[in-house]
Amino acid sequence: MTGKLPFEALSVETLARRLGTNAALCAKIGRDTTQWKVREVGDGNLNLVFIVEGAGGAAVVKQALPYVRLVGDSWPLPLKRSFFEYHALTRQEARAPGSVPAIYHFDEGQALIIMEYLAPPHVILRHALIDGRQLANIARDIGLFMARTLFRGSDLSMVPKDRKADLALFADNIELCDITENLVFSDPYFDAKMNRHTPQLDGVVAELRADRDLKVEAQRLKHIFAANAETLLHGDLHSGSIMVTDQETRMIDPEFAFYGPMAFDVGMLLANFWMSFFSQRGHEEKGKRDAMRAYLLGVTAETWAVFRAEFSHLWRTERTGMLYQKSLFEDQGDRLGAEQALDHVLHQIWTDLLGFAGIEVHRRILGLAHNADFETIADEELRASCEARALKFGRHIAVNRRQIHSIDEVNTLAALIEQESSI
Ligand code: SR1
Ligand code: MG
Repeated sequence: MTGKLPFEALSVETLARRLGTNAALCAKIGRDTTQWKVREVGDGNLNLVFIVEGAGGAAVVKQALPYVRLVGDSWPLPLKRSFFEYHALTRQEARAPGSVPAIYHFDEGQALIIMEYLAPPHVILRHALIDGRQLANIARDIGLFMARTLFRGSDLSMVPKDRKADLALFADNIELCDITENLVFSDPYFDAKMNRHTPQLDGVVAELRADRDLKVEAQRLKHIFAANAETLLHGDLHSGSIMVTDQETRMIDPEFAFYGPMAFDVGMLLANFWMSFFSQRGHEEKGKRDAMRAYLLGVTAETWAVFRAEFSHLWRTERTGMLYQKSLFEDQGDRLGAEQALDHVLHQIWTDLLGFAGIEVHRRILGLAHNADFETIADEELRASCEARALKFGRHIAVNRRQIHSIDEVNTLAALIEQESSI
């Protein structure tokens, strides 16, 4: 199959015939297609994902569809998102080696990427957290990934001409940015067509839609998201975009990649840990979750600490870009000046990430794209009580983000809201 043929969606039935001569795939799994076993495993909102096993091994074939899978062909979506995913993965691998699946082949015309199969015991992080698993390395691994990719993709590190070329390349990921701009920052706060929520939340939803301070804050954050092209983001870094074993952590699915504010990836990620925290009472039929809740708050604190430490380390050792040049600080013997500037940059990331986190919590409960943490709670009353706590938390951190100074403060707030009996 070459990029020159018209696009055609793969299926379990056609994959071996269509990819049977693909050199990269044959090299990985063996060329005897009669031995190939193909399964479609995509459970995301957008794409087809196949696992192909042959006599010599296995690989993943991910193919974009010309529409949003979650909604159907009434919502067209360009195939070029696969191009952005491929380019983001190559940059992430260069900037944070070992953190993403290896790429074997990319076919732009067929919008498909053939990549490393992260075999069991790899599972999606979100499912592991729903199951109450405490993974020892995720905070370290994700904190390092975010610091390295966000720092090294910015003007703190890159040669301006390279960064501007990359900025231009990813600026064309318009439709996926548009999804985020609408689904995350606006739809939750009005009666948008595809919104849905647990019925018991009607009253809370009405309150949030009437909350002027919250809506103004959400739009300020949307403005930052759209206008602050600081670094190459993953763009959709939630716990469904991360695969884990007890030892290993890999980030997947960066098709929403574009140049945006550093705080967006960090905020979205932490929001997903906080949502997991608030969803735990809905999963207690599998056993008490007090230790899991404590673990999750610990993970948020450790992720932020690792991010800060690694970002600071890169600031001191790799600040070769055109921002905060060493010629202005260290080269004049002014190490304190460089530290002062670092504090400012980290403070901005901190303040903005709280806003992005709060808004991400809201959109996963009120918008189109919900998450399994809450959705798998079958008892609607119980689910609504988990979601209402999360909504309250999200509102507080988004609106008060400039007055919150530490992750411990945020986690104390989360614990207090979790213990409230009247929600
Ligand atoms: C229509 S796409 C909905 C959501 O799925 C993706 O994973 C992104 O999070 C997007 O917002
Ligand atoms: Mg995805």
